[in-house]
Amino acid sequence: MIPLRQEWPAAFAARYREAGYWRGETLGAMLARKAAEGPDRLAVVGGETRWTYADLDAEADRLARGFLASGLVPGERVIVHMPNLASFVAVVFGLFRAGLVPVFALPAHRSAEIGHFAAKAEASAYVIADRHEGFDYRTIAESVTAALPSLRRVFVEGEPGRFAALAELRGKGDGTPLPAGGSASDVALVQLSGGSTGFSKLIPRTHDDYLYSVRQSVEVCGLGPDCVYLVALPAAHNFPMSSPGILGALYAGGTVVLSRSPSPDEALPLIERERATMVALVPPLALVWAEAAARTRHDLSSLRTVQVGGAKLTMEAARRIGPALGARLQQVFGMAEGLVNYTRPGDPEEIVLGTQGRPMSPADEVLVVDDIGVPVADGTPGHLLTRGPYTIRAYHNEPEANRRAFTEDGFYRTGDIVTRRPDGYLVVAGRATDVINRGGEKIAPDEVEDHLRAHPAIHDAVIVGMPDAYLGEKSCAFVVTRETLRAADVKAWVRTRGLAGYKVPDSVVFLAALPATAVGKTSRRELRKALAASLPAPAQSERA
Ligand code: AMP
Ligand code: DBH
Repeated sequence: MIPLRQEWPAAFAARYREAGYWRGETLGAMLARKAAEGPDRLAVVGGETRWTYADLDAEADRLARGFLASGLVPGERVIVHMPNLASFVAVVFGLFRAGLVPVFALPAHRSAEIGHFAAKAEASAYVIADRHEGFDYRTIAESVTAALPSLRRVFVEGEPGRFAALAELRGKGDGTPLPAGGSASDVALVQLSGGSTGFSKLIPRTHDDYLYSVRQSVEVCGLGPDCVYLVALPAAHNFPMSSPGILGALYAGGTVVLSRSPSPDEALPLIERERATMVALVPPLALVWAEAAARTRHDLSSLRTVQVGGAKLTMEAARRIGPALGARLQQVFGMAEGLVNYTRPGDPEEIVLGTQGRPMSPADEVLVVDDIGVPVADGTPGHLLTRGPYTIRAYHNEPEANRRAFTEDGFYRTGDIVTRRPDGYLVVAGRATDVINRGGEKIAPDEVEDHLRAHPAIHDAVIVGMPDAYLGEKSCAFVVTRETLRAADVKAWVRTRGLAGYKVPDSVVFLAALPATAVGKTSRRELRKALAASLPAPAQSERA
């Protein structure tokens, strides 16, 4: 097993410790401390479950002992693939307590992605809930465990089928000792990159760096013990997990409320019932909520802050959100690799509507450079590079990708094109790479193209983003076939390959040949141009 590491050069680490950014506290210890400070405060609400801090702490402890009693060994990796349930929070803290490392998958992921993460992480266990939104996650467990014998354990919340029930684990470890403390410079968890080149890469985050990003987010966003944070996006995503998210709400001594689904039908009644004060959304969802709020009979007056991030929020959309939801808008431009930018609570409207915020930490180093790496003047678009106390220095076990993604002096190349204003705020202009951002869900074209090319009747395929008024971008597959296919056949093929639904091309265009660049590479640029010429203006675009 290749050890998970995340290391900063010694001089940087020393500086981050001296400045008090890294405090040597683990995430498991943080929860224990909060539970000691306010055991009877309400910590987590999800479905029928209502846990105080003492309840959550005890539940995490039971699960930690159960995981170890089942034969898992500290340091091993566990894929966590659960919907927004209270038990998700307990599982995550249970793993921290046991010294096991959660790898955060999203509910939309299917067997192809889970197989890839499990192999890359050399995972030993897989935690799922039986069903969610009509899909049976035990089918993924079947196929992935068959392909990967090293994935020895599957734990299921709900009906376990032939696997082990999470509920059983709870009583199993009585008397099993927990490992002493663990070091805060160890890797605490693994987030997944959006996949700018091919498959997602693993992002190991340490206790020290992740907890600093949470603490600084709490500070910048002004969270206190009265905060009631509603989780509407998938809980495992870096945004609702840490910016300030679930961990921030718990750090502040507040309450985390989990909504099973991001739909306003489910979330708006929860806001009323639990008096939620804060929620994080991606832009397309924020627009759906804004419309629903105009018609709802639910009282949303408790809502103070609506965070929007994950993809570019256009000015027009930004204008609608605050008034419609009766809350303050906060733009959040972040990445699972680290750097998070926020607009601040007191910022003027011009900044909140027109920028994606500024770095949250005084120790975030930001460079905006041209194609050859020379810094550009403020106001000029360029590539965003960053380095700091919570931005990773390397992906796990990806020597080649690491050479591309990091500069020699340790700056992460975000792949984003931004302009920096003289006041330090950033405006995102787009992406330098080919990743398609479908309403916050990132699609790496080459991954899906490979699956298309695996179809016996498909000769070649290229996927590019096309502007979409609602999602920001959708995907269009250009396909060269050997025999006649229908668009529906191509989409169905992608589904049968076990890929997440959002990766199924929204449109399919059949071509006799793909356009090529001067050296014979397929020209995505030409295809984008062709799309732009054939599409109506983005505002009216209605392709499905
Ligand atoms: P991920 O790799 O999935 O962590 O996604 C991070 C990427 O999402 C960033 O590098 C940006 O491209 C994009 N992103 C996140 N927040 C915003 C935002 N507020 N505006 C524009 N793009 C964003
Ligand atoms: O898109 C993201 O990855 C993201 C957006 C907002 C993120 O990781 C974050 C905040 O922490």
